[in-house]
Amino acid sequence: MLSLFQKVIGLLVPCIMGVLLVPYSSSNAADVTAVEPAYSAGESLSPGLKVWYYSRDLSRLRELRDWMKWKDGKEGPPLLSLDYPETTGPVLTATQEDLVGARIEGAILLSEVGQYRFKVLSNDGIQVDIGGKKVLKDDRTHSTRFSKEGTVTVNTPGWYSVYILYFERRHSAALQLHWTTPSINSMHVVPPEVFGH
Ligand SMILES: [Ca+2]
Repeated sequence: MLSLFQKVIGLLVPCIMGVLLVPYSSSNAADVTAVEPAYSAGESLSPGLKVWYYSRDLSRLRELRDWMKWKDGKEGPPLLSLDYPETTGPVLTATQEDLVGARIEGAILLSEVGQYRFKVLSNDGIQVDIGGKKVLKDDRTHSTRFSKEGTVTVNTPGWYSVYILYFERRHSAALQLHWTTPSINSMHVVPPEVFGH
């Protein structure tokens, strides 16, 4: 007959092994092909990306999506770039320093045929969709860190849709999108002139 101690150990060990063998990662990335530009490459758009803010204590992207069903965001000044290094000050173009959700929409000019690699520095959670496809995701609250790399392969140059969900809970905030292009193979911050809406 098993003692209570043996039964508890028998239950705990598989649980602990399961946690050790399947480490949870909230960061993932995808390789996608962008096929349908929203606008042709020669189109002239207004600079930057549009943004709507949600004042809310969030710790998951899912919570932001749920909240967006009930509340309209408050539109803020456009983001002229996605170059926001770590700060404890106001989040993006919002006035608040904490408890901010953001929905960012617009387009990015992918003017060359070939593969672009992307990664995003974020604090806290973020998901970046390009051309209607999820490319980068680093969910949950976390310190400032890079996501895994995702790629977008372009067959038809043009302006592709950008859709980003982001939140900053407390303390530091950061959102900085980096890429390589088919002609520049070193990671650098995406330049402001390729964002439009
Ligand atoms: Ca934070």
